[in-house]
Amino acid sequence: MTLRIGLIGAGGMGRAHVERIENELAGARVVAIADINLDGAKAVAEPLGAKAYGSGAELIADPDVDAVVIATFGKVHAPDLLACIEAGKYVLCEKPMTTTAEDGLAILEAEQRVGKKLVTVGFMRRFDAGYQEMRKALESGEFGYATLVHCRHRNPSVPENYTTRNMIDDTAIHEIDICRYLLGEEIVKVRVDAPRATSKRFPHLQDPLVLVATTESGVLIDDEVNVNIQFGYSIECELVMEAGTIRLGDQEKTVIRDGHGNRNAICGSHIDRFHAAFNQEFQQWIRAVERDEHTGSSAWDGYAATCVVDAGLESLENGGREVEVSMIAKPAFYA
Ligand code: ISE
Repeated sequence: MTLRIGLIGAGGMGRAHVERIENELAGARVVAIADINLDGAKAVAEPLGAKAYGSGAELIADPDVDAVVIATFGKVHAPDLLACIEAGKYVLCEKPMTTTAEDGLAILEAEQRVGKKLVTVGFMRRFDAGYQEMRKALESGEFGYATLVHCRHRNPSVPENYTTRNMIDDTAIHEIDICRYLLGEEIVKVRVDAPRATSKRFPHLQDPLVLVATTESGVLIDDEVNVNIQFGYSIECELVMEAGTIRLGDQEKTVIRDGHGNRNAICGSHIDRFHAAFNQEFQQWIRAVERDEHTGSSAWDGYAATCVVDAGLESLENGGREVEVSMIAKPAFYA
């Protein structure tokens, strides 16, 4: 069977997903593209012989679309997610699932109403081999329990329309999710510190930031979010346990040797650094949808991450005061 995918959002991330589905993965093809810029949708759709729509709603309603990928901005995800759930179609949605906890709750309620987990949130780091090994090391029990996680999230630069809010809801949200995944528990308290700002930023931006979070069992997470570091895309993570530490490997790139010495080539973007993880995520999702099964992070994970983001934003607005994360108790449906 070939899964017929409709993709909403013909921007850079959407086009990268089309490329992987069409040229790198098995079992699916892209049959429709939607974008509020209809010409943009047509430009991606035509070479594929796919249909083009000016709205997500039309694409979701198309009976030739079996499953949906959403690659638009977080703040417009909710109506399309709800339409997918109502239509009974599996959907892989880029992070953040929603930008408000209220919208997140509506997604949880809709899935429980139809009685089926249909939403997968695109937290692709869960499919990265390095993070998976870190989780296995902790689960093995060999090194004891976790006490600390040190994270660094560095982007070369960001465009002018990227806001200080995005430092948390678009960038640090990856560490929020991956730490929940690694540790298998919720984050309960957050504080965001704002050190001296880099001169390399647009003036409206507070960059870098450090997010400090505490989990239910008291594990302390520190996350340096630094989005104008200039030199490359660099993600680091070290999990500290009682009797050992495990750190993400270097970025699997080549070593350059020249008159300046030896150095590792460095990734330029998340699409590059997490290429294999994105492919794994999509391939597993395609296979799972064929079997009528849910895979990857759930709507609960999307909701929980947004609740932590909200606490982080509140802390930032209040000079770094520690804020307790407020979220509903996890419904048994998501256990
Ligand atoms: C972007 O949306 C991502 O998801 C990247 O992984 C992250 O590094 C970047 O900061 C975000 O803007």
